[in-house]
Amino acid sequence: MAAVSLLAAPAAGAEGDPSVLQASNGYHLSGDWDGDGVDTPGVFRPGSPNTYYLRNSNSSGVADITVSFGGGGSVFPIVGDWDGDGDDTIGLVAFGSPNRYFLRNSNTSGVADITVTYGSYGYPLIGDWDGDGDDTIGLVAFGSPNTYYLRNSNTSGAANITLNYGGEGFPIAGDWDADGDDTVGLVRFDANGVVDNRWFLRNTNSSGIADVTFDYGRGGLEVIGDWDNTGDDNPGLVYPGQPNWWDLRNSNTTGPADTSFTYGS
Ligand SMILES: [Ca+2]
Ligand SMILES: [Ca+2]
Ligand SMILES: [Ca+2]
Ligand SMILES: [Ca+2]
Repeated sequence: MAAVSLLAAPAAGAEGDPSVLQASNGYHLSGDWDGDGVDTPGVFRPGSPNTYYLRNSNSSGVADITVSFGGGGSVFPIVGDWDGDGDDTIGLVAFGSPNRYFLRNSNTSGVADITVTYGSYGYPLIGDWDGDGDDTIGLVAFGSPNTYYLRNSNTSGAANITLNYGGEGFPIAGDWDADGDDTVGLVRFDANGVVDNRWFLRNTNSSGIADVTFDYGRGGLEVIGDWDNTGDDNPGLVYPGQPNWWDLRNSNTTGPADTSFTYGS
């Protein structure tokens, strides 16, 4: 099942500066923490140690799982089903030349199960690019167009897939068409907050134009997930606050949020 971790969004051209990847109130995650098929929210707080607060339902409440993992330095949280066993678990990227990825296969405190070097800086993107069940690493280099570098194993090496897609906006990935593979996308926010967000989804990991385009929400920070366990990944928005407000939509179409709740702060 798809598990994608995007998150607070940098401005185009902000790659290489992890500080701009952090939302003002922390990082917002989504994933299937308990492997039941439903993606649900999480919040990451950097520190020594870093702490992940994971919730197993799309409803207001407290964390079901609190995990410490790593600490210190400039790191960016990622989540995914690294071992293909059905649950999404925690990870970190430490940016550099090369980037270092630290992946853990359970949502428990401990050391990394997998350590990988991959690429240099860029914008981390996670997905099951080849539809074989495991989520693997990727990076986006911002430009006109953006270039996506996707790898099909959580090992060091060159990209298995390189493609150009979109320009201004924030890269996303998900299984938009519920066929088993996660593919690329982009969401564009209106800096002035007067126009709805526009989502551009592509159903193959190849260069080209969007297969699906729709408007959803206004402003916020993007999260992606299969909120209702129907097999496809759909958009969500987090509005940081005390507490954060989450608006989730169950289809890749224009319309209001299907599920709304507060979680984290
Ligand atoms: Ca779940
Ligand atoms: Ca897993
Ligand atoms: Ca895979
Ligand atoms: Ca797909």
